[in-house]
Amino acid sequence: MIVEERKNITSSESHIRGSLLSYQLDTFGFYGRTEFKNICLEVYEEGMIRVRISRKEKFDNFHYALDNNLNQKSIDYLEKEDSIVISTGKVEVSIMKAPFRLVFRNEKGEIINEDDSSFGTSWIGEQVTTYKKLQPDEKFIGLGEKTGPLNKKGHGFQNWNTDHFGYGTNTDPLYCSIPFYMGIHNNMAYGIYLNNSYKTHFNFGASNNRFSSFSADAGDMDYFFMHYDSVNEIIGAYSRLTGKMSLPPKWSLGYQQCRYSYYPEAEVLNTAQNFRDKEIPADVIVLDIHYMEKYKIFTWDKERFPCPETMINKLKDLGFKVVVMCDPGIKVEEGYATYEDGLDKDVFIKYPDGTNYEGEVWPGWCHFPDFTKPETRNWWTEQLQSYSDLGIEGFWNDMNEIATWGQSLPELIEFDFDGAKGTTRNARNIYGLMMAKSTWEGAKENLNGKRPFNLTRAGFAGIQKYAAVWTGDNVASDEHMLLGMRMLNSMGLSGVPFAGFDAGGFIGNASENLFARWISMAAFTPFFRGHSNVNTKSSEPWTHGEHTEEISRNYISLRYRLMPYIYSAFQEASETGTPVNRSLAIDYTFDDNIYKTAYENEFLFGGSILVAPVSSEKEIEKIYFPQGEWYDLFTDEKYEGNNETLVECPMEKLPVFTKASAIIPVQSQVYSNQETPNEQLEIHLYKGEESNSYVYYEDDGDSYAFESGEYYKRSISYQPDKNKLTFGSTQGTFQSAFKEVKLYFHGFVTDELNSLAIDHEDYHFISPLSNFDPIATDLHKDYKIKDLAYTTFKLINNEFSINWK
Ligand code: NBV
Repeated sequence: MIVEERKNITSSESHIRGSLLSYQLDTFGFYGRTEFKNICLEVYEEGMIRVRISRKEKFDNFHYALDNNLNQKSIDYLEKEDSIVISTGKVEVSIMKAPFRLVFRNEKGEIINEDDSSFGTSWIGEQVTTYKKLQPDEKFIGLGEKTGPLNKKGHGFQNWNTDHFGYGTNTDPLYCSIPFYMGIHNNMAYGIYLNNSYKTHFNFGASNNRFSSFSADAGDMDYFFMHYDSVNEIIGAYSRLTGKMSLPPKWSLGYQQCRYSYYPEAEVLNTAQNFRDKEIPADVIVLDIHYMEKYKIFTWDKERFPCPETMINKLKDLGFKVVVMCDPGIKVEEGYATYEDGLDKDVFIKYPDGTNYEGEVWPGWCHFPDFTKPETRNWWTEQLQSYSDLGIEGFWNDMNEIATWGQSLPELIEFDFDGAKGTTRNARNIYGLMMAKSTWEGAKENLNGKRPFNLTRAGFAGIQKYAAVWTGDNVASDEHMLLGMRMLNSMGLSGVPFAGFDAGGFIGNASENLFARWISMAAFTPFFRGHSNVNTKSSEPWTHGEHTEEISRNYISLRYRLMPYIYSAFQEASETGTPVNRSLAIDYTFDDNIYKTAYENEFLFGGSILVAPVSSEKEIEKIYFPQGEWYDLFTDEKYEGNNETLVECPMEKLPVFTKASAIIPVQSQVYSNQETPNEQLEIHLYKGEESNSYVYYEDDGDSYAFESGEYYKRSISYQPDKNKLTFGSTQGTFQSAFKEVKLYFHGFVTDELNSLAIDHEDYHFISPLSNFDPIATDLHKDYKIKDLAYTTFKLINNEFSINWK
């Protein structure tokens, strides 16, 4: 009946009509009808409301991106003459009756977000769009892997996973779709996640000054509205909604060396050995497609790699793990075991007449696994076993947009959708997600308690649960390097803490300076990998001349010294969703300066380190210091916040700063994350005026024992008003690798620290306070910090404090 009525409505009429004809309310939600829409509003958290609007009787149930543990909350409502008001404690939604529109308000009654009064949610053909009134000075951030500026106001984007070799700095769409963004205005922020996997469109006031909008080419309007007090809390809510990153193995946070492709075996081993000989830390050698026999996944080229197991063991002895390329295309070839078994078990995507689809890619004509089918996921786990049997713990999912020659996967292809059935139209955007899920779950099962590392190119909302994401085939240019920084920061804003780019640029050859700059910057990104295309200069730190090698060594080494800080940041991300790379829009949301083109790439790496990406052509650059005080990481020179300042940045020195009051743990130099550092942990305390509480985290680095309490966690709090640093008592049953602490005091003067004491009985310093002699912390071999004092003491598990004055 509803369908019948719709037939008579023209698209322009549909905008005007649509008043609430009937509705029902119960403790779990609001269900209403207009002449041709079904509406449902449900509350999941006090700051999270789901809105579903459909022209069908039954709502779609797209759930691949959502966390399994979502629970609805009961609602409070008030029925008024012109509206129904649902209050969650944090948000108040007015459901206007005539016409049906939604208005979201905060606790103070201020409008956070409202439907365009004429358009609301409406259709053009099959395409459904929700129009939102543009608020004064509204800014838009997020949407994951997107080119363009940090503030996306005035721009439009599409989500349609696409392999775009050598994409430009404005190309859209790319490999990965995350239909989640945040709007910021009037000291408020909100988030919207559009839960629809068809091709989607976002307009943030592009070519219009009236609305922002989000559309899907088909399916229901299904979105989650989120409002909390800060951008970080909204990211947290989005992460609870779509799932959090699983804590990665520590080795995967080290430097990964990749090349398209390393072969034969001798080249792989030489590369690994070179890292050790040159004392450049690294954890991984990545094997790209040439390890396979004629690009056939789950095979090895016997000439190039006669005995992979022996090679992998030799690499293991050198402290290296191996990550292997996994392409989804399965070559149609009789006798190829994976193909034959796949046919047998009926695991491939199909045309509507039941024949398996064939598309052409590296190996030739291929079938493609239907990862939306449970049987296929089981089959994939079995296939992956051959890698785990060889000792491989790292997997790299490529070409999973799906990329095929011609780039136009026919729309009629069918996908199982766990029985719900779909076509390319709603499956393309989630193919990468489902492949990554299958690889991750399969590897996890096969690895018997070890944490797999999983990397993917394509993805969708929720991808963080299964894989790290890298930004595909970038270009060796300054613009691309800076764009890449923005994209990684944007991934962090969009729930993906583990993201990276090809350091040095995949396509083309980086100049010595560009490579040096890129690797310095990449040392401060979550996923740290050098990679380059076939027939280009390789991206090992020593291929761009001696000076660049030296710079690369310094920054890679620094990354390893900072590993306790980095690992703690990853743990925090896995628990809360707070990203490792934090766009300044997270902590300084309402400071207009951070959105300026000159400063939009700056970010915090973890909670306390400010990184200012600069092009390789600059030796001096204007940097914006947000509110507070900042110390140069290498010299301790101090900068006032809320200031634009010219800072020298010769090739050897990336502008990196620490926030006043920061607490930064640093370990001795190791050359791989599998090496144990010495027993002394450095803790760097930076004098400041604000209190700071830092959470330090440690565990075995590669098992899941932490899930049953085998971790070591403690808060370290600095209270400047009390001249006190407190180590909270330890939580968890893991024994720290560190037995003592060397505490560095940055920015203090001698007199202040004269009466240094520990407030714990029978506990004393191993070494008294040093005499403020200029000493080096060795964070950067070319720079020495002056006026730095330190003291050392034994670590105990109970709470204790260090006091001064
Ligand atoms: O497997 C080869 C490459 C890989 O090196 C790159 O990182 C991927 O993004 N792969 C794409 C396939 C084709 C590249 C031209």
